[in-house]
Amino acid sequence: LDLELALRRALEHGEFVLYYQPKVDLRSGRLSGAEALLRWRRPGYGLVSPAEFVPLLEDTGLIVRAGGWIIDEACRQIAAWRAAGVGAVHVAVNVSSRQFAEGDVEGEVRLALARHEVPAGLLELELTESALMANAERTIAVLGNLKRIGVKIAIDDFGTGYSSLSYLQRFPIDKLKIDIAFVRNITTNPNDAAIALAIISMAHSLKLGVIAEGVEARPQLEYLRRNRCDEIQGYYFSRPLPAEAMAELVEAGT
Ligand code: G
Ligand code: G
Ligand code: MN
Ligand code: NA
Repeated sequence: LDLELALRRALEHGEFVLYYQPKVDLRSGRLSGAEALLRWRRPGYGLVSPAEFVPLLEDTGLIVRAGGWIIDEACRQIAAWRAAGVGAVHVAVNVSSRQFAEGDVEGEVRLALARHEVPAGLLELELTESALMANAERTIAVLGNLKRIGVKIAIDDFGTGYSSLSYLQRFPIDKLKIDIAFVRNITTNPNDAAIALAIISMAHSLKLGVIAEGVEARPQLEYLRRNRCDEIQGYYFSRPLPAEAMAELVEAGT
């Protein structure tokens, strides 16, 4: 079957769904928000992982439309949680390179925030270094506009790109997200630990927040807390969850 055709149908027929992976504030030990992660309820196949279709969304340019839906859906969910009294949960949304380059992410974010009456401070965008660097001047303008209205910006997969560090002071960003590659063996590989610690230190020197992704075990969490990482995300605390399960976690006051 033609996967591209199936993806176009998926968009039209509302087969995409967002899951939410909790983030934990290491200081308070409390839930600090969630990353929205795309899933596809493909008829006859069950729940399909984005690893299997996001690359094709990118290659075909469908990610621009899908990305617009993702931004709107995340804001709809934030509003739904607020209306249900679940509490203020900030949600981070992944924005792909092509989506950022070819789509109108700023316009879509403004529209979604207004339509769902969501405070901008509850929305965070995760962009990779390559997405930021493709057109630096435009990036500075767009992120500047978003930051002015209160949207937060994080650099995803930090440490795996090839760009110079000088952009950290030029781009209006709020947070660095340490790539899982440096977190996986953080308690056993001194080189990975050195890089993670350098990222934490650099983030704080630049007055940026820092989060570690892919935390799967207690010793990693303890190591990151001891070394003043602000937040963690990973299977140790929780896998990505359907919205209802995420809401239950928030209400449990974890
Ligand atoms: O959730 P999972 O770990 O299976 O995601 C696999 C890949 O798909 C990751 O690289 C992740 O960043 C990407 N991905 C998941 N959700 C989204 C999304 O909403 N938008 C984009 N652009 N990529 C996503
Ligand atoms: O590209 P991005 O960093 O947005 O992708 C996040 C991906 O990392 C998601 O697909 C998510 O399922 C995955 N992920 C989240 N927590 C863990 C973890 O603890 N271990 C591993 N191996 N993957 C994780
Ligand atoms: Mn991400
Ligand atoms: Na990442």
